[in-house]
Amino acid sequence: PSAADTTAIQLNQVGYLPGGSKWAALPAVAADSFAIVDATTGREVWRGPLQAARTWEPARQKLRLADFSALGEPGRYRLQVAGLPPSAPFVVAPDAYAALNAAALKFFYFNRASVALDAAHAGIWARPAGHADDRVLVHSSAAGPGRPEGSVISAPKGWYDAGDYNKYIVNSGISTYTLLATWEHYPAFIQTQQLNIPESGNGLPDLLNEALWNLEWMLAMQDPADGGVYHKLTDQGFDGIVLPHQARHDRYVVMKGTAATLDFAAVMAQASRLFAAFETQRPGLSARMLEASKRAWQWAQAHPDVVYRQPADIHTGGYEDQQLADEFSWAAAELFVTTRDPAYWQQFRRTAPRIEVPGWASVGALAWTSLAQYRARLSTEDRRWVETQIQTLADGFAARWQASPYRVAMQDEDFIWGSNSVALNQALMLVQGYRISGERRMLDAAQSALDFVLGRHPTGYVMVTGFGARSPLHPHHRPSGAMPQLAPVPGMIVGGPKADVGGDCPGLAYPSQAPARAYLDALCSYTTNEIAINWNAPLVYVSAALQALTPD
Ligand code: 9MR
Repeated sequence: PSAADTTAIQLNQVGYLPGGSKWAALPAVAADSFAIVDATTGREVWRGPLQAARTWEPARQKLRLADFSALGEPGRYRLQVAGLPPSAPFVVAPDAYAALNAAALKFFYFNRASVALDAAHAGIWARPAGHADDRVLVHSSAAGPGRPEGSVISAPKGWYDAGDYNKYIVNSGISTYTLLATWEHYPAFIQTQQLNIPESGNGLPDLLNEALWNLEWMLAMQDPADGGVYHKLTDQGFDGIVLPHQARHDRYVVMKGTAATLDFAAVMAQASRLFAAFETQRPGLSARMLEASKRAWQWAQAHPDVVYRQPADIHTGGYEDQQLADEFSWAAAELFVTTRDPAYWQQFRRTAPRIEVPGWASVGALAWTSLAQYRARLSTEDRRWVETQIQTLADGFAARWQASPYRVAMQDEDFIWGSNSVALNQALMLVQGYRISGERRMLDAAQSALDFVLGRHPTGYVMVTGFGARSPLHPHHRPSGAMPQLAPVPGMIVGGPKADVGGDCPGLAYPSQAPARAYLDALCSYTTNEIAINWNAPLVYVSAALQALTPD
């Protein structure tokens, strides 16, 4: 690991859209102005004033900002300030986020379970198949009539959750939803994204092909006897740093739970309405998904408070959530949108969740997002209610962004495990606000969140592997760690800095304890340098949204 560079100019190293806002941040030097120069010729094309130095609390640092939003001319540039080394090069280009978005999507292919990645699709990251998951043991916590403890089921496919090789329904819920919402909201852009995956060219958009890999696994996680859904498919403990085919342990399905079952119901309802348009390619799939969703919903009605509790002999990720009201509302909202059955709407109204930034344990905002997408189906009064909820949340983030000395909505308390995904999920909600109101500052604030993870970041890193001048080389990702001679699998966003780090990398010091700088590019740092499907999904969403929505 290398230390943060305190003289680095922080900007979006991937690039900017001609019509998008453009900000950079730099240490509190004495200069008055900044220049944008052509990266090839060094010719100055722009000069502007630097803003006064202010302290950004989460970084515990004084910073100055440079605003060059009006630079619309496509090109490849650097930013220069007297007394500092020039910035990394960046582009201004009409398709600035297309390749990033494709790579962020392709990550899901790289993280597929149960299949070999061949060189034609995976290039140098080809690897043998791991985790067939066609002989999975029913754990004692999951035993039921027809499926006693130790009986064997088949639940292949799906994506590995993160740097580990387990598959968790709760986290699959929000991740798959967010990918499907990207298609649902920006079909014209996503249609053009060619991923070169094995299914490419089969008549489905590649995003849907990739999502199906996980949806098929999810369907196999439902107990056909009663409609309940297992919380996870897992080893008993975490593997060492090995490739999938070298990780050979018994696999278990563990405990049915209300959160898993409702997240499943929500995603299957959403998937059902999207795959209805592809009946020719996948006859019967849409109906099967809706049926699965309804059966899950019924199980949850009969078992409304089965909170997941980790059994004593299982030590992998918990994804334990005690608050189930938002899961109920989310499933009700998706079932309402898909079926138009007013009974689901009544249910949603009864439990309407408080709106807050989405995360694996907080899915209420996903319900509001889907309702907003289909608000034409609501009464005038209900439509206004949904719009107001989203506007209020987005407005709060935009106000924080505007007041921030760093021009991001992120505050100390946002630097939790996976802070980069907090920034992106704030952006996802800002985008919903923009789509309703057309208020430009909401789009600009979302742009700032993308800038943040792409290098206008106090660590100086682009937080996505394989992009920009400086990005993570040692993510906590077992396939990448087990192939140390290669660059890491590209297109993966790491968790990012978090408050109160420490403990995971004995003998290695974090460069800072400031919440926004406590980050270590080291394999051991599972608290700041792991990758995960629920962090990549909002990167896919936000990069697509800015690409599709930013005016020229
Ligand atoms: O993202 C999860 C985070 O919110 C929790 O604080 C953390 C500890 O329980 O777990 C994170 O999720 C991990 C999961 O449990 C196992 N796979 C890797 C996930 C990312 O670190």
